[in-house]
Amino acid sequence: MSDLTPEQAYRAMARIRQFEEMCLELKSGGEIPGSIHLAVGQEAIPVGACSQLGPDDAVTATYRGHGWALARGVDLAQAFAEIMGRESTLSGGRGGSPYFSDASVNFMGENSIVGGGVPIALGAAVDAWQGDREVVSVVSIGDGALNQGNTHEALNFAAAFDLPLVVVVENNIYSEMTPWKDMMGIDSLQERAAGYGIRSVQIDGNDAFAVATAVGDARDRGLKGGGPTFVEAETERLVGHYSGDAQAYRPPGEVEDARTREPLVALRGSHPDLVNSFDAIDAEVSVDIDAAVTAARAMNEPAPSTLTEHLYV
Ligand SMILES: Cc1ncc(C[n+]2csc(CCOP(=O)(O)OP(=O)(O)O)c2C)c(N)n1
Repeated sequence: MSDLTPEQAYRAMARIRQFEEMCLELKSGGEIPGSIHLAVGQEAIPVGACSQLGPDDAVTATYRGHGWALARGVDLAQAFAEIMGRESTLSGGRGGSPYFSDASVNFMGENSIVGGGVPIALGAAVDAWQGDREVVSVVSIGDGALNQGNTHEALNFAAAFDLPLVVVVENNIYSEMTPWKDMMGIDSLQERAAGYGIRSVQIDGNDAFAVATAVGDARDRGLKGGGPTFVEAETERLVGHYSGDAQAYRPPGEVEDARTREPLVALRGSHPDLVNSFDAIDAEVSVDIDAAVTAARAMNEPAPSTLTEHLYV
């Protein structure tokens, strides 16, 4: 398992945070078409998880997956370009915010179908198993995706065949605007894992190091033929479900409270000696973000003559 330093964790999380905050600015400035789903507050999960992966491991995410793409190594300018509808190397500007994918870093893609990534990630795990390859497949899902039929089928299949699948459940309390506890008859998401016979752990998803340990252990276990692991990472989203969500369904003070324990604040709190380094990292990341936006703005939009390309009907 590779070590993650506090500075590395901070830089990777700050990059995602500033990327998404800039997306909000670009959206309000009219530079991003459609709605966007941000994971502000959930950055420790992709950063901790991806710190433990090898280059050939496969990563699949949800529509809230910008952080996973960036933590996996997707280029910042290409990410902005995709969201801005430019001809990027991700989905050519045709997918936008919920459809990043980049085979060059084994990022199998985001997916706006809830639970849609799980069978795709299962396919990557089957490929690893059949080819006897030393790789695992990691999939991020929300708590709400546990109620989808294809999630059940894929998790059952992974358990039956001891496949090297790591399921990272980002438990951010809400499924869209509804608390998961209002939609399920169980007290803990861990009960779902038990139902499949999948080993599970519940961790602080705002702590990149706790995530790294859990995913690193799960990866080692998967590579040794120990089968899938269900990692429930508890976290809180600091922004709306989507860019236009006024969040009226959230109790007063909930977001303010969450801001006192979000991943960047928590890391600063646990390393007061590194605060100057963290400030310097923030400033460096900000320069990278501005440069990436400038590069994205200079990219072309897809030519109208290519409108019918990539269509199946
Ligand atoms: C199959 C399907 N059903 C419904 C929707 C509408 N929808 C979009 S997001 C969402 C909630 C998902 O919640 P969760 O899995 O907890 O992820 P989170 O939004 O918290 O990241 C729903 C129901 C969808 N995109 N796909």
